[in-house]
Amino acid sequence: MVRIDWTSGLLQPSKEVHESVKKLGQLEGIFENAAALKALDPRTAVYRVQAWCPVPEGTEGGLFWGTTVVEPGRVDSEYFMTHGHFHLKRDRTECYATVEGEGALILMNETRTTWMEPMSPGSVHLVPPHVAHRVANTGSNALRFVACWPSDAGHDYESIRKHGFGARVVCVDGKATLVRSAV
Ligand code: S6P
Ligand code: ZN
Repeated sequence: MVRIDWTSGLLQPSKEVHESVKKLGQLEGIFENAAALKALDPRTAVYRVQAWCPVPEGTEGGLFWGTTVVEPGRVDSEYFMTHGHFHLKRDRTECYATVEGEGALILMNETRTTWMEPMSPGSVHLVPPHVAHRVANTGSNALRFVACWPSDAGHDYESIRKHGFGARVVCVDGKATLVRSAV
C-alpha cells in the first residue's frame, strides 16, 4: 500500500515508488526551436514523475499508478511538456486525472492525426489504444496529474524522438493553440 496526498497528488516515498526528474537538457529534439532551447539552462527541471510499481514491469494483468508534475514555462512559444510515448504494447490504454493546474493532453494515433483535450482540476481522460500521449502545462502554475496504466504496457519513446507528434501546443496571443508540426 502507498499513500497519496490529494492536495498535491504526490505519493509518499517508499521502495516501490520510483522517482525521476526530466530536465531541459534531456529534452533535446523534443521542442521545435532548438536555438531557444539552447539559450535556456539545461539543468532546468521540466517535469517530475513518481511511479508506484507494485508488480514487476511487464507483468500481465497488473497496474501501475503515477503522479507527474509539469513545471510552468516555455521554450519559445511552446509550453513545457512531457517527452511523450506510445505504449510498447500498442493496445494498452491509460487513465489520467488532473489534480491541479491547467494543461493539454496531446494525443496522436498511428496515422499521426493529433488532437488535444484541455486538462483542469478534476478532468479525467482516457488514452485510447494505439495512441501516443504527452502533456503540456499551459498555465502559470505547476500542473499535477495522476495516471494509471497496465504494468505490461511498456514505453516506446524512440518513435516520438524520431518523428514527434503531428501537432504542437503553443502560445498564440496568450492562448494555448494546437498547430500542425512542420514536416
Ligand atoms: C506512463 C504515463 C505517465 C508518464 C509521465 C511522463 O505510461 O503516461 O506516468 O510516464 O507523465 O511522461 P513521459 O512521456 O516522459 O513518460
Ligand atoms: Zn503512457
